[in-house]
Amino acid sequence: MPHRESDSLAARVLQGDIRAAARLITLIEEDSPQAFDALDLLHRHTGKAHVVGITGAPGVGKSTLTSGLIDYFRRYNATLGIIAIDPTSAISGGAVLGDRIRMQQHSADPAVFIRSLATRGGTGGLARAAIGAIRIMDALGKDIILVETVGSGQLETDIVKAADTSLLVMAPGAGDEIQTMKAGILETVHIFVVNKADKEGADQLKIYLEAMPERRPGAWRPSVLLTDALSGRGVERLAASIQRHHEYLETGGQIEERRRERAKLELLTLVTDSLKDMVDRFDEDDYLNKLLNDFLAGKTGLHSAYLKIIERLPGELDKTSGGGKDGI
Ligand SMILES: Nc1nc2c(ncn2[C@@H]2O[C@H](COP(=O)(O)OP(=O)(O)OP(=O)(O)O)[C@@H](O)[C@H]2O)c(=O)[nH]1
Ligand SMILES: [Mg+2]
Repeated sequence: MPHRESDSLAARVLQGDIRAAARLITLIEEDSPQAFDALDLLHRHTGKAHVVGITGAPGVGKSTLTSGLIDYFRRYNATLGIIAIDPTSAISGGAVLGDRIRMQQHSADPAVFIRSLATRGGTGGLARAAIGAIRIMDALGKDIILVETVGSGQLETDIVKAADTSLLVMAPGAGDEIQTMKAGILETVHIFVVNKADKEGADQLKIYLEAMPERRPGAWRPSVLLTDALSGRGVERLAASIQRHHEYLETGGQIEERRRERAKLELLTLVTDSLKDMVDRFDEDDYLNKLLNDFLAGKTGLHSAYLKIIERLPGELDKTSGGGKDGI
């Protein structure tokens, strides 16, 4: 009885049950329909948490900074959820070893819930799993949710869009990296963090970032901060900047817009992923090959082949939803 289990998992999450939360996140990673039901049940109990995305190239110090931020916020008794996304690992629930070690000091603290995410699906699936995990941690009552993701194109862009406040962490010498960065990321980042400030070149990078053109008038002007995550220098100012951005969002009524953006991303990845699944199924029953053969033999044009696929989608959709109720 899937619905029973999703009901009870959702109810347990609302009571603060960590094990139920962990189980539900696993179901999301596995793309289980039960997870969808539970997530929908949880939705109206969410909206309190502040979601902070922390992205950046491998090794720039994201986890060390995250750990410093946890220390800082715990001093003010805030509760935290930490989501570490690892797009390279397909091991469910498996943490990156380094993160495990760095985060270990917090693992005994019941106010901090740490979870790594991996999925066999593409980045769409991973972004959706991250948003699901965010919703669960929000429903658990966490005040602040930190989402760490290693810069990897689309996923990084998605997480930056899905967070209330997004940080881009860099280390000295990242000038070239900025030139090649996906368009859209730089414009959406709220706080630039130049970590490893103990190393040469940090000041230059800061100056470079500060010289970036101003955004729309009245828009949030991104902060550029120097940190040395190893010694903890600059972490307090970073935390203050994160809180300032949260206040900015709340007073301007923009927090709703961020939540809407998150739901939109979740919805659109659901749609595009399921469309992709359907198209993959055409491939399975050799339908694509048939069309391609016809095309190569000059019997049909590519555009009419495309139209034939589109025409078959409603039938495929019926199969997915277990038979259409409306009939055709
Ligand atoms: N010198 C210096 N080293 C740092 C600083 N912050 C982190 N490190 C070191 O940089 C290395 C990578 O740090 P992590 O926190 O694991 O970096 P990350 O960005 O989380 O790495 P991935 O998750 O693998 O992408 C570790 O050896 C840290 O000790 C810093 O401010 N200065
Ligand atoms: Mg890390």
